[in-house]
Amino acid sequence: MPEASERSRRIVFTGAAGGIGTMIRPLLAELYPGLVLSDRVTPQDLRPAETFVAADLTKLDEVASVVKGADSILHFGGHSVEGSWDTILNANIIGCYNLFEAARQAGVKRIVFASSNHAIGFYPRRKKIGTDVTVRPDSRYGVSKAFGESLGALYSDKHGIAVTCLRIGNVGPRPLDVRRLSIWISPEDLVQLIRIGLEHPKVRFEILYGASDNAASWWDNSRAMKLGYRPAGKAEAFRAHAEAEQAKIGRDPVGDLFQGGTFCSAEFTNDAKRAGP
Ligand code: 15L
Repeated sequence: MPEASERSRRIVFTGAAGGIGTMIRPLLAELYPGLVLSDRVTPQDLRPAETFVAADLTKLDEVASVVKGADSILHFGGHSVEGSWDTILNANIIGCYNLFEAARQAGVKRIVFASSNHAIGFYPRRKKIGTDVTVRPDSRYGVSKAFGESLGALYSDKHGIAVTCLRIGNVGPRPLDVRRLSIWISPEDLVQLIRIGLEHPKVRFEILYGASDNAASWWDNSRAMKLGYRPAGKAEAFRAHAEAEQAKIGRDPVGDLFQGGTFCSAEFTNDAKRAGP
């Protein structure tokens, strides 16, 4: 159990009504009972013991009011897949800026930012990469996640906020297909990473891969391991299920070459040999 001082800290969780938010809220509630949930819409399954404050990320005054008095923020809000430029600009670029800026003004000490594998989606699957590589976004959505990581570096270096960016693969009870065998993360392992971001004394600015202990991983997550991450989930345990699901999907000649999958092949007009590093 966390220390009493941690239990009394105000921690704000944006995107609480979203897919990941819904999966990890019960786990976070056990660790951080005072957690303040936020989103544009109220989570459908909100329990009486939970605190919810509505806020639209595109409105700085609403974001400022929800983060007022906060010690830490889990920023999972925004648009979670590819979208039109207008959608991405508002929810993920302006929204993310508002969040970091409101946090700075409120004296927030730590932010955990839900980045995504789509910030590096154009790396080929045959290449194992660390967190120090140049970003290669596969979509407007991926660009917005790279932007969020950059904002995190800026607010860490310039204002001393301890920022942890989690390049999340795919969260769920099990990997959905063969690509997800390489990038899957269980909700429990994700919460372990969040806990590092909220509590580890050495965090200044970190980029960590949000992945379980996957034998087919494309990512070197040694920095997370150095900070104490010990993932329990193993995607290989679900290989038969993932392969059966993959058989229903069929081939994607471009997407199958790159880590970002269909995010790479969508709207693709290049020659596949000229894409990616
Ligand atoms: C993501 O970043 C999305 O939020 C999620 O919906 C999945 O598409 C995931 O990536 C993935 O790559 O599987």
